[in-house]
Amino acid sequence: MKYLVLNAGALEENQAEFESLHQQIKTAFGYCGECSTRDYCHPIPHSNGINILVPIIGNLYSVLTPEQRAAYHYSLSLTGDFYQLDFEDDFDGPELDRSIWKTHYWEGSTYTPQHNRQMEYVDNPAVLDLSEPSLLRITAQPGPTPAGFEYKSGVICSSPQPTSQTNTGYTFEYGYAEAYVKNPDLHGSFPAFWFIQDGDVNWLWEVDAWEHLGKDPRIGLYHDYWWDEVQEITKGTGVTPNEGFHIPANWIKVGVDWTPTSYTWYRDGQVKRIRTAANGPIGSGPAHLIANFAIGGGGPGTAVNAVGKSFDIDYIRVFKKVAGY
Ligand SMILES: [Ca+2]
Repeated sequence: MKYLVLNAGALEENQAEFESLHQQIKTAFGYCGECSTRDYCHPIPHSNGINILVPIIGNLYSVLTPEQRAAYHYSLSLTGDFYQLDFEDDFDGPELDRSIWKTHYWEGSTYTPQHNRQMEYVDNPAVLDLSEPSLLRITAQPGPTPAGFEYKSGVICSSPQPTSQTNTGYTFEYGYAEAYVKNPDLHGSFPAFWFIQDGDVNWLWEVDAWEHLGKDPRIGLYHDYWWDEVQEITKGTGVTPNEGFHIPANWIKVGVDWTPTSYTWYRDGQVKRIRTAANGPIGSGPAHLIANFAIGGGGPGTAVNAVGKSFDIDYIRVFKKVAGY
């Protein structure tokens, strides 16, 4: 395996190759991350002040030959450690990859009755829409749903459970899980990208890499929760910073670096929160990925005219440390 190392501190031996690929991106698309739109390379402020360029490799695929695709891989460095890609879905369509994703929660539910939502998750191409290039667009559609809700919406879940199902799913233990998303501009919306322990019907912990309430368009939510087996209660912690911009108007990269001793939340390369074992248990064992667009209920508030609003996901990736954990 050949890695395209993009950490500027280790660029020497790969710089020529990187610059060559970078030039191909610029030539093919006319711009790159130096323009800060829906970018193909993204500068990330490194902890030691070095900028890293992380290409959106799925788009890069379109300018590479099959031989180059096979030869090039890439890694990123968050904290000085090198990471390599462990999972990627770029949502290149035309169909959702059913070998990975199911369209309900791991235990089969399509809504959460205790949250009084206005929507039910359905498996419908108008809701889980892959007609845009390299994009999963979860779009609210009018109900009523099978369970009688006002709106149809969508969830994707990478759990392989139950094992009687044919999809293999995707699970991981430790790593940096990232998604590139655009949030719905809708009072009452509650999109999320998260991971949760797999393989047990009893919920033990979850890490919410990104949640957003449409009623607070400048606030990011970075939370995690766990089950306290001694007190038999759910505990959680988090932060809700004002990001200083109108979040639904922008594409953002959100992710959590999960290690045996900590979670670190990132938004566009900025550390938003670090949670260590000193403030509660850190999850272990395999986890699966979830992205969903919830509407209404406690927290988000009532949504009006949600039809046509969408939660867009350009990609979901998981990187793991090359050196292991
Ligand atoms: Ca994509």
